[in-house]
Amino acid sequence: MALDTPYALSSADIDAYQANGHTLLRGLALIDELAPYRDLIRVETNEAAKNYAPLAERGTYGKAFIQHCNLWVRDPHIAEFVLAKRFAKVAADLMGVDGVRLYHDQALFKEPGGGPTPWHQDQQYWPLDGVKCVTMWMPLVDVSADMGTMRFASGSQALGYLGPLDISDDSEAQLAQLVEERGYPVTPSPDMKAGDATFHDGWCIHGAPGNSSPDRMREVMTIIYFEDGAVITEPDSDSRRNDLASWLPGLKSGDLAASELNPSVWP
Ligand SMILES: O=C(O)CCC(=O)C(=O)O
Repeated sequence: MALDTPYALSSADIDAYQANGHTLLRGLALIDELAPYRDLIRVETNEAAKNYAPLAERGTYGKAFIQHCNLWVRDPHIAEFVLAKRFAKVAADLMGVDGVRLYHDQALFKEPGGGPTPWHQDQQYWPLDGVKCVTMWMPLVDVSADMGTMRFASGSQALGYLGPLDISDDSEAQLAQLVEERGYPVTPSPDMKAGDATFHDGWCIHGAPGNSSPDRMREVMTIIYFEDGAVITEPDSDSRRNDLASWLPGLKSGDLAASELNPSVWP
């Protein structure tokens, strides 16, 4: 399959990821490779969007994006995209590990006029302390920076776990202050083409501005990977307990993180 051919990842890409906790890769998928999956992901996610209240009636989290998870389980064609070896190998090489498993995928569609994504750390949601984790964030359409491409506090992954702090006005306020106090440079992503992708470490503090386009949806697909061989840690928050039940079903702390929802995707 086309998306199983390797990407020419450079040592500079790996060094940037290791130093900053994030990196941008241009042309990870070509438009012809992406388009069939984009159409399927769009149909699925637009269907899920029907369950959302009008934008103005939602809170901060709800305004940030339409979120639709584990599409790979719903559609075998989307599974080809989510389980693609090209993406998984990049994830493994950036983290410097031999193999990776899938944690879950999620479509994140920021609507025209949608709000900012507050600063947060992804891994505070996951019962995987001490485990290398990375998220691939890929626009399915060309997106200009003012449609809400990601921004990162470069180097902040070195802080590790800062404690439970879900995406909210609180996480925005607390982490904005911390980023400022510690002097982490804030790196905005530039305009991106469909098929470009950013990768960020599970501990890297990040967020995104709102979508200021009057009529263009920021259609993004994300895939989360963790290093193969990871052991589940005791969840210390409701978010982590929920994640354990949702994305590592049937497992508990001390178990190998390898449920039927976490296939090995590389090698
Ligand atoms: O797409 C966004 O606005 C935020 C995405 C994000 O935080 C993530 O993928 O970890």
